[in-house]
Amino acid sequence: MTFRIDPGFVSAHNAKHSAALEEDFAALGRSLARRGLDIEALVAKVASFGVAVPTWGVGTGGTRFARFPGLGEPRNIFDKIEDCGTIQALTRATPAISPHFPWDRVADIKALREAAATQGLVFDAVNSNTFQDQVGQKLSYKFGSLSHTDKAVRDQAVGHNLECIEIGKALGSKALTVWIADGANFAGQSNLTRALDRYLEAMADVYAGLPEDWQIFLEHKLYEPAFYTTVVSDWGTSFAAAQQLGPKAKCLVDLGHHAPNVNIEQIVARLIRFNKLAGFHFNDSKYGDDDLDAGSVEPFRLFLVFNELVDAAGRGAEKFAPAYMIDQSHNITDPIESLMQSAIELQRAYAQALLVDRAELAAAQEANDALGAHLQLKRAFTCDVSALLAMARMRSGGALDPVGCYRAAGYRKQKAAERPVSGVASAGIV
Ligand code: LRH
Ligand code: MN
Repeated sequence: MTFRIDPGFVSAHNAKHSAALEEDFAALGRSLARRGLDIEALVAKVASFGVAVPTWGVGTGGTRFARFPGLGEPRNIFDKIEDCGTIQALTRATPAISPHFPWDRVADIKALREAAATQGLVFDAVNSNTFQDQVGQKLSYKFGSLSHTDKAVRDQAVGHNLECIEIGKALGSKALTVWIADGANFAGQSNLTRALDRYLEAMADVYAGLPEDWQIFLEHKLYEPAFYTTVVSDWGTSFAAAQQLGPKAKCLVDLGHHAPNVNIEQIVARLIRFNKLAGFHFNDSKYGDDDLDAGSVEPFRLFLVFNELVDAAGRGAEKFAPAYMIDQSHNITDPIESLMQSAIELQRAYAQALLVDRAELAAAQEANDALGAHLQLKRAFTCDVSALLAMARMRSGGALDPVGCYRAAGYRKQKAAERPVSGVASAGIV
């Protein structure tokens, strides 16, 4: 039996802080009531918010320069599921995991599903990988995959995506995320239009393999690893491709996949308007696809994204059920701590967006009261909802202070003892 943080330890740790929480919660409740807001209704909404953890995020990440593995690194998908279970046990905000194949491939898929169920976890979208060559792979993806000039390479990539769908069905997943690294490093290296046409043709074959109740998520990215052009580089290309493929195809927004200062909340609003928002890979960034912790660089931008989501839910946007997933690389922090804090920052942005007085905001917008409208958002964003988030966690059986409780439990030290360093454990990406 491997070490697991005992629920009794969590409630004992909570007991030390619960009196202060009750006080803060009551004060916040009174302040929100003066705004006509019921804190109990907000706690219920926040408690129902869940985000999926990427299996590739629980191992220490790195860059092309270096990777500095930590103690007790997960050695395989079962260790990763255990760590995801610990994140869920303490935050109660991460009930699902998003796997990546072949990084998470195992012979016995049923065992994977059972291991997740033992940790109270289900599987969100599965991710395919045609951006690396696997040992023994017949044809290389060096010059692309679903858009490769060679039909045989495209068929190999289609085959892999269809295999991911089969694995996903066995795991109870309902969606496939397809990000391809395809692109070029030199002007002239590829024909920009033919490359896209080859991609669309191959994706139609993947689309044809989707079960009736499945969706396919197209993930755009401006650049990297290609540095002159990327086949699916922006939301426009992704949107047009999803339109052409059909109703099961939608556009996934990875927050780090845009040029600096791009208005991501507007992209989100547009995709919702046209019923093509698949969901998110949440993270944060300052320059490129930095995969930093959500809310750690631009918390106001994250709030503005959730403001669009709450606005859409409020107006009953058609079939509005975006998939919320995290996609981060933890190079210098304990991945479990970063993922717990990131889930909390996502809940924070959601809770703050729920505080927006939408009637006052609409009135100010209609009256072209620019500052009045802006202040309606700022009033919500500047409200400290920490007590509300903590109460939602505690009432769901989680930790009042997840990182504090995790450290006090000594989970990482226990895992270091259980998981002897075996050669080079890889997070997946590096
Ligand atoms: C590409 C990406 C994609 C994943 C990978 C791990 O940058 O965001 O979502 O497949 O990271
Ligand atoms: Mn991503």
